Amino acid sequence: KILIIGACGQIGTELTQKLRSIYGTDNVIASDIRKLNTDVVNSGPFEVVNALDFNQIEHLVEKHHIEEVYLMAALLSATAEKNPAFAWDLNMNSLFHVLNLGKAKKIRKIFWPSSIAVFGPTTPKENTPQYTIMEPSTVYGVSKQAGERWCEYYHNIYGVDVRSIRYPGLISWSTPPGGGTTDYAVDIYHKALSDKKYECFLKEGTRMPMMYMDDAINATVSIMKAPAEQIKIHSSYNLAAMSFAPEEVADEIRKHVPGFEITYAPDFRQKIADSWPASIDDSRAREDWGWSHQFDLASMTKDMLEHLAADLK
Ligand code: VAH
Repeated sequence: KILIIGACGQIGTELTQKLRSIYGTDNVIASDIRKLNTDVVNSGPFEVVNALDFNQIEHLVEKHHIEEVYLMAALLSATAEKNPAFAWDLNMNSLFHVLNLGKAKKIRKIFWPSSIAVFGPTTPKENTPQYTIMEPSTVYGVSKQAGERWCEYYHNIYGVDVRSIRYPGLISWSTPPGGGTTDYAVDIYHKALSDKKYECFLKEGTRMPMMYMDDAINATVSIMKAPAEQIKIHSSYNLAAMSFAPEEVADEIRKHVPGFEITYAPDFRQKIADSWPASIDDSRAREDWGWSHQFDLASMTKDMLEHLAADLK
């Protein structure tokens, strides 16, 4: 059985649906700090859990005979900068709780999401390699970088089967983003349909690695399904699909929404974006466990706008 912690969040919501469709509704226990998403809460087993409370997590694991945990609870980059101490506490200690359940052999397998935020201003920006300089400058990035080190440590020293992906910015029509620097790439589609214009909090030319949620979920499912011997990196895998700047999404949207306008009013998130890579080399994920993406900017834009327009009707 599977436990998803943070099941009501941006990734957790869609991951819960996908895992339930693959493994059966009753075999996937969704959990979050509150009942934040009625679809998730009403579509199968749901538990309220505080990811910072080891005893609560352990209790759920025992009660439901959990074998696999997906830890999706976290504070994202922009929110984390507003509350660094809490971000560090949540992002690190929830991970320790789950890793320690793995060490105690109470669970068999763990998924933990990392991010391209592990890279920093001194990292090579284009085609950022798997192994390179990593000096993250955000508290979110520092927590992901430290988390990766601990994942590898728990694997090497205690034999814990923990698997991880460095997600790029994720774009979904069905779930809102949760306080990240890449959120504009979701907001822009909503505003294109509602207002025909969008004021972007990042400036023109800010290229970042991005991915459609369908691809991100497929990657997550497939790294977890892969035979253990195919997983050769125990910190976290680089993962990529596309890279674009705000004006490039705007151009693509304009093919479907003629007259769409974008303006720029960069805020504190510009500095965070500037510290991250523009594109990512994910060849190890492709070689080791057969990763490949399906959506590029054009196909994602078409799919996003179709779904969002249908929702508005
Ligand atoms: C954020 N979307 O902006 C997240 C992320 C790629 C960055 O992990 O904080």
